[in-house]
Amino acid sequence: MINIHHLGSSRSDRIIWLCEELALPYKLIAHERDPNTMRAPAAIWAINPLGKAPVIEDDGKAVFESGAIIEYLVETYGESKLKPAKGTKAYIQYLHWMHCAESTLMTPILFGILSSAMGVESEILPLFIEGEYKTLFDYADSELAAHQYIAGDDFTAADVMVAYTLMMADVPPVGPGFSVGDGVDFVSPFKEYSNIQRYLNDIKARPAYVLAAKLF
Ligand SMILES: N[C@@H](CCC(=O)N[C@@H](CS)C(=O)NCC(=O)O)C(=O)O
Repeated sequence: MINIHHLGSSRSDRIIWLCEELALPYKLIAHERDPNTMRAPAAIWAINPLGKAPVIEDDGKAVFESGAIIEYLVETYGESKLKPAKGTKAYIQYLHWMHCAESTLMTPILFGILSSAMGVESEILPLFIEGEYKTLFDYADSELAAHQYIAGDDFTAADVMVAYTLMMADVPPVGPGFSVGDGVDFVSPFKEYSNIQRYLNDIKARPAYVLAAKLF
């Protein structure tokens, strides 16, 4: 049995969703963030020396880092599902997006979330974020104009990585003095990106996503 250690509003959503896509049995172990710091509790540190969620335990082994967990589950239990065949163009795109999701794509999004949560004032940071968003979203949108999913015409585990990251960019910021829901002026960064919008709508309508989202 796969134990998924789940922290509310976190990348562990990806792992629940992937298990639903692969129809894998799992046990969900929910943990609460510290309400003041939003940091992970001691129970997560006891399993992951980096103190981060997600972390899974499978057959007594701990696996952490969402991309590594997803690759581990696809390789171990995927039976060639959710991954393009080696030697294809889609396979290279799959690798690219699998890793880009938590690195190049996540970086400006996280800078935006953290700077607003911490009340950081900067003239340079918003320009950096805006520039990175343009480059990244132009590219993702053009890829999604060419095919239905991020690595080609088939849904893959790279979509689990990328769609989660894109969704993180599409929520109003939370910061000192305001919270989710207060962002009445929030404009989606995907307003001009119809292919990304179409993609995220398709993703949110997937039966496995709908099932998983009930547990997020
Ligand atoms: N790159 C890591 C990021 C892990 C991470 O930052 N997790 C956050 C939740 S999304 C966390 O555990 N935050 C609590 C803390 O850092 O104390 C992954 O993809 O798993």
